[in-house]
Amino acid sequence: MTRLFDEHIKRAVQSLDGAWKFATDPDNRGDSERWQRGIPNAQTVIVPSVWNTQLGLLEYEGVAWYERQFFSHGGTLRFVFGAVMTESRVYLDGEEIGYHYGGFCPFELIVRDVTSGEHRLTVRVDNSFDEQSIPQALVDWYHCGGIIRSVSVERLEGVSILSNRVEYELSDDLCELNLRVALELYNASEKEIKDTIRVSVAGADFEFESLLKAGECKEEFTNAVKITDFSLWSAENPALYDVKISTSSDDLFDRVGFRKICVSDGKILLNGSEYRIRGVNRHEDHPDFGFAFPSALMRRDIDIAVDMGCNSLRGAHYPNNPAFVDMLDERGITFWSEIPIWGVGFEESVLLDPVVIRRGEEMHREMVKHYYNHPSIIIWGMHNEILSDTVAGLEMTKKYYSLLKEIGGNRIVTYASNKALSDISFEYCDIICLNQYNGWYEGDIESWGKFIEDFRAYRSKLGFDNKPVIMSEFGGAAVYGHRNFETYRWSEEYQARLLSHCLNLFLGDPMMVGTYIWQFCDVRTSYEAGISRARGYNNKGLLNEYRNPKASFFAVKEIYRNITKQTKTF
Ligand code: ADA
Repeated sequence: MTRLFDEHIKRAVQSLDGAWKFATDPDNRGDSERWQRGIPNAQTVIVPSVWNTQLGLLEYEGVAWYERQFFSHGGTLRFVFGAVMTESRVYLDGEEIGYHYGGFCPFELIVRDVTSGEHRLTVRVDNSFDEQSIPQALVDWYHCGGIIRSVSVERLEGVSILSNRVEYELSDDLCELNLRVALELYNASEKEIKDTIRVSVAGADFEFESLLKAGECKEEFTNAVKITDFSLWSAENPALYDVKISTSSDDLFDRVGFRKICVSDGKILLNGSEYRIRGVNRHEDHPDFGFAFPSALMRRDIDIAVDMGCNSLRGAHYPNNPAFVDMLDERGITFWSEIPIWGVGFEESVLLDPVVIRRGEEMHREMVKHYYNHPSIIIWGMHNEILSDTVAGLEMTKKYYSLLKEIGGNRIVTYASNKALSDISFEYCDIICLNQYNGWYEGDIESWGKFIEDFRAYRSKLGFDNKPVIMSEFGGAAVYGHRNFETYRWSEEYQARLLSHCLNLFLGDPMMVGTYIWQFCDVRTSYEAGISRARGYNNKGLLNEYRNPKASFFAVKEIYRNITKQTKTF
């Protein structure tokens, strides 16, 4: 499942989820032996999934090949991949049709003049790392491989709509929308076509003509209109509007919500009212499914977060499944979406590498393109814990900040820094976000008070007294079931005490506008490389990996719920 609704009625869409042929290629023989013409000794796997959940492949990192047959009436076909970890080369009937880098965003490939009949689609997938990878080899989660989200093939006819972006600005009194829709159009036919494009959103209807040569791709805009009859999207009333776009031969459906997020006078304002974030960081991961996270469980994770009193989630550390973000849109829960520049592994030379910088830029552009219309996304995260106390880190931050400000719509742009007292890049973020682990990696629980005062002084010295702060990560590990009367490290009691101490401190501090606890649930991490962790898991979850609550879950719930009006329980 890619979205919570059908994106097309007229367009013929065929799901390619299900059984595929599969073989690992540890010696990289597939290229020279031309496996795109047929994979030898293949077994059957189910797509979407990660290969690491297959017996014997838990630790497999490298190349694997996927293949399946499908029937098509032919013509102009568009292959849509929800996400493939990490690098993919795609072949149709043995011929290469495209390449994509990056594991967590959808990509599409168009092929013209396909004959009617049976075809073979082959994907060479590689999840290994080199110096130019994003993320780098060192990560604190499990870098699974495979076709992790749905695949489909669409048949495009005539003037087709490839994507849309609803751009709007709200008036100061929030009563009027100034709106226009950007469309990416494509002529799938063999002749020049002039077609009528119809767009409707929130009671506004647009109609205009567009002329496209055969094979041409073109960006068009509707006129800008003013709309006054609409409801704002908010936590209490997450109003969503259908976006309907059609041509004589094609259509595209989407959803949008209208809200205004800004930082003013040291506060976050959502639709003009102060908005304080009560959040948690969440990996889209499960021990039985890896990144191929089932949608039914997504809903359950959201229910758990809401029950805990959260109003926001951080999608640490990569773009999440669009269906998950659809659910957040529907529930009025805000979201921080970021790309997997997870800095711990990025040395200065890597931050300066033009290939890495370009790949990061491309990932930001893809994230913005595919997630632009989601009202729940209020924050774009540029990167996490890079060397933001160096010129290399500063330059990267500056570049991505101006990019996201330019193309990202109405969003807060920030990054998570673990250089609270030495960061030199705070100028290039709307809110200062700190990852800090007193009481775990440094100092004891009581040292938090001094840390905050030291940081306040540093912020002041930099001249950012009015720049608000989010504690974007803090916490400590507890092994599920490890209970005691004493509160010592690794026990559930210690974790609960640490988090309660932090929240009580942060939530009463006028400089802080939000908290994202590290982390929602325990997450599988590398068994061998770099980071070595008890059980092979990062155990800082409020829940264990199967979503059973630890003592900290109830401690946080009591505090978060105390400051919310939410009463829902299950
Ligand atoms: C960092 C990082 C997280 C996680 C955390 C930890 O802040 O951003 O992904 O690794 O540390 O548990 O140490």
